[in-house]
Amino acid sequence: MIKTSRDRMTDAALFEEAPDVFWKGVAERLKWMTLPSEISDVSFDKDDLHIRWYADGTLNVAENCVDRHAEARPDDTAILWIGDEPGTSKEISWRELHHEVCHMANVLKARGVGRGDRVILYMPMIPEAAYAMLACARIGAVHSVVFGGFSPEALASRIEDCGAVAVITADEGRRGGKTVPLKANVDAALARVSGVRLVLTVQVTGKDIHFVHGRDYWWHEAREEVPTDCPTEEMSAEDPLFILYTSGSTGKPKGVLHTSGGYLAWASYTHDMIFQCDPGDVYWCAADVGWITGHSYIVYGPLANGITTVMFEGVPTWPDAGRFWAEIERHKVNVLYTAPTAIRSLMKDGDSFVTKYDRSSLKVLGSVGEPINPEAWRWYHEVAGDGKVPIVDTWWQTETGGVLISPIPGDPMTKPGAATKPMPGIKTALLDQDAKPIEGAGNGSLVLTSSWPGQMRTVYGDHQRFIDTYFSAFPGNYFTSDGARRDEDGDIWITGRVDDVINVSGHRMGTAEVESALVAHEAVAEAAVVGYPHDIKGQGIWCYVILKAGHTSHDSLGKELRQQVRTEIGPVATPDVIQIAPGLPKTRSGKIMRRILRKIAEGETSSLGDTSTLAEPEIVDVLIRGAEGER
Ligand code: 6R9
Repeated sequence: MIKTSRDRMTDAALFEEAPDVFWKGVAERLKWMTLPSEISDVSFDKDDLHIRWYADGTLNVAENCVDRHAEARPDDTAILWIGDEPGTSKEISWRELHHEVCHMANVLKARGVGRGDRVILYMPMIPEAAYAMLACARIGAVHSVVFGGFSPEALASRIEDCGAVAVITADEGRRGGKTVPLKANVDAALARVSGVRLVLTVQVTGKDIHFVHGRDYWWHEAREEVPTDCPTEEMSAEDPLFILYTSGSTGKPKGVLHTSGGYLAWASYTHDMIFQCDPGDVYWCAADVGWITGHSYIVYGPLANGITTVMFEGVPTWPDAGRFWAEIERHKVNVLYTAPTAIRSLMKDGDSFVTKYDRSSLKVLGSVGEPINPEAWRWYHEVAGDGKVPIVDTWWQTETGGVLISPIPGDPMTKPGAATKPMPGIKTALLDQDAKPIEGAGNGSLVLTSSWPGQMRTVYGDHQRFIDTYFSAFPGNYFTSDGARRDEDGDIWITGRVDDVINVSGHRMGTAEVESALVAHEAVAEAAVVGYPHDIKGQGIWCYVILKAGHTSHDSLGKELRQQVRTEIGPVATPDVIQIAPGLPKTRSGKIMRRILRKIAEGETSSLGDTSTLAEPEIVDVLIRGAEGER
């Protein structure tokens, strides 16, 4: 039986009184091969930065997420897969999950993949994606899942950065009635980088694909050749579990590294506390495994807790806006966890798509990925949840491994849009520009003043970047790059990123990444990208583009530039507005004044602030007029 811990006040009090006892309890949710005697060894001092949790403990993450439940309840459902095509679904029992994970692990081992090797997963939302993650965990390999919506270029740079030896993919992915050429993209990526010795392909659509002899294998064939049983590797709590690339303020995505013991303990603890599921419940996180939400709350958290987790191959709006609610009725889903962008896109199609289905099974509705606007929160609560179901607005990041600030079911629900209170064990502060803590109500930069087990340990291959990015702005603290407000009751409201990261449909994107994709086009001299409010996506991508001398704007240029970004990054980064401009507002020292570009894109031109330091103030009016034409 998994230990549960769902009383926030009791846990918070325990943490205050005896933090080590609290953290020991969090660790004891897991099955250890050697129970850790050490709790943590942490310093946020940038000259001596280190973060270690439960370091003398050993365990295997796959044993925790699979074997212990396969022994206790082999016939219960571990994964409920819901296919893109309405009406298709498959239940995978814990026994089957064990069987498949062992097979996949043995296929990897048979081809020389082992402890510490990096394996890229570029997969659709099929159960094999979970098998692959858990197979890596079983043999001590480190997975790095790359979202299936990323381009071959983006895939290649991740393969190269982590030095992957194997790629697991599918012939094609299916999503919203369309297909995605995953294996062809892998081939294109592998034409650019070396080091990959194995490509394992899952057959999904049956599309003809190209195979390289001696490197490429079908999963369904390879699995027939290996034994069913695969022992688990004994891993240290601090051994890496996975790398996940995420955007920051520079052009190059960071490989966020998470380790085994602390990450899993935190994913398990928060999943239990926030969603409060019992065995037999059906829990549905509608994210993609390519994002951290899919890692912690589709795969690791719920499976560690022995909870039936839904894997959904499709999209919320196909074939129509009733898709979520139809599946909730069909499978008696108890928890739905999705992003505000999905909620907003469903809202606009009207309530009848929701109300015609029976949603009485729902116990908790969760939100993640971006600030939820009060209007969407109310609709989620009142329409989707019939005014009865609690909403948990969970704030966290790829870097934090699991949720850090959130309400839990049972909390009074009076504040649409507030992430409310830190989880037990989490110490936050709001700092002003001089790094002084803001006491009581006020606005500031959100930092964590102490560590928690699910915290990232480093940027893969670039520890200095880890230190510079997170521990330099406010020495002695982890800086989230989010701003936040604390109200009179002490509740926290996340106000959004304060760096050059935008949040498009819940997807994190560095404006610098989009800029470098644009300037890769032969006609572009310079580009500046900002986010602007977008009804559905939360933020849209507005690009100011300066052409090289001798190039003029023409009808298809916008299309070409959009395509350019899709090729370099992927469809998730497709620009919404491309404004061809004669120049950019720059300071005399040549710094682009992004604040002004943001205001222009937002249409807030009456409050541009001081423009007197600009090298060419006249450019502002030209940009404002140009922007009106785009809106
Ligand atoms: C889990 C995830 C992290 C950034 C984060 C913040 C924003 C996430 C939020 C939220 C307001 C919430 N964010 N959850 N903002 N309220 N409930 O999304 O990770 O992709 O790394 O994005 O997303 O700005 O800094 P990731």
